[in-house]
Amino acid sequence: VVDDDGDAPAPSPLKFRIIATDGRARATSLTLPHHECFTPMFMPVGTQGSVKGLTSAQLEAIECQVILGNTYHLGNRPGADVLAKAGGLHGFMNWRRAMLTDSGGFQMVSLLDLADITEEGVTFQSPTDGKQMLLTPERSIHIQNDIGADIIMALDDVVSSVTADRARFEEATHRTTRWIDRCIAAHKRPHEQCLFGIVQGGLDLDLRDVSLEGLLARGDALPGMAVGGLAGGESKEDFVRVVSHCTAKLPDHKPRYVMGVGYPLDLVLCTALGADMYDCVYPSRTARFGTALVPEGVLRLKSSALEHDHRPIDETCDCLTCKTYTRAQMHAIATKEPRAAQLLTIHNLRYQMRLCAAMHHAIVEQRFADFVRDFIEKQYPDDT
Ligand code: PRF
Ligand code: ZN
Repeated sequence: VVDDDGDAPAPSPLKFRIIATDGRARATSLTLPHHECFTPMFMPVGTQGSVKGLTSAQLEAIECQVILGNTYHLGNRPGADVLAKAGGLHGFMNWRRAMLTDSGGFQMVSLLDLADITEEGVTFQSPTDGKQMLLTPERSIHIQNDIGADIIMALDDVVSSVTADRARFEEATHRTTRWIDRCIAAHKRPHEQCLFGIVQGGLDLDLRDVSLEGLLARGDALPGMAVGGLAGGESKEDFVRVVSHCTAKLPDHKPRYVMGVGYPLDLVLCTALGADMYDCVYPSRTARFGTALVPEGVLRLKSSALEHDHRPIDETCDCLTCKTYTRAQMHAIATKEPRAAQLLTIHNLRYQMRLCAAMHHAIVEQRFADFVRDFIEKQYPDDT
């Protein structure tokens, strides 16, 4: 294949194929440098180069396809040069499948509340040594190039959709668009790593359009698109309205990633609206608090009601935990042993993987509407 200039076109690090659609929902194959993934897809979050409490082998066993890392955390510890020498994060972690790194600014703003955003970048006090640090679009992409994940994210100006005013949203939307060009220019490995743009704009659909148009204009420099600025405490109506608006305008032939999602219900809603990829700390975090995700909602392992319950956590689940332990056993160790958190993390992440695989198959078999109805009936039996 030869392009207009007579040069062979650069190989894209991503191949995206829609296997089936059902309504607006899509079942796709997303081939990344390290793995062929099937979507809808949930990506567990690892911070310091691992998903808390789990080994890479355990993540493969639950059929995790992509894990998420954070640029700031990794850039700080183990540090970009350690990672580069180890052959990137893949080598450091001994993880063979795909990886995605987030750009870092959002974590500073949301987790630390120590950040100050200017045109140059995100300034914050390092939580490890208190020093002032400046994360610019260039610096974020440089670190992400060193880490070497299959997918890297643009640095965006994220504001809380519940606290900020219209002027701040306007500024953040335009700034995110200006930063995308600095990210694209800084990206030194476009043939090995896919840069995703992030739609911002808060809950205002006009601002979302401004952001969407800015990203669409950058064409193939952005092989994938994310919707950011959500999952931060807005109402379900607002959440659905914004996701629906964005997915309707994003190109069909690129993967769509809704950042920070989430709850099983939100995975189903976003998939119904045409989204493909998700990430969230919720399943692993709630596991560490003793809560299991089950088809009926959640099961609190600390509840005394489970003291004599000798069934598995979820009879329909094929994970190591459900095949090995009963609710009564889990209840007995829930508050006492770190092993309980690990076993519940395995179960909860496997739950999200199975939910996504079930959605994929329902879409392929053209029964996604029935799937959604059954899912909601099980989770909310009193409302139906
Ligand atoms: N931007 C980035 N990462 C994110 C988000 C975002 O908007 C969200 C949603 N608020 C989760 N993670 N860069
Ligand atoms: Zn299980």
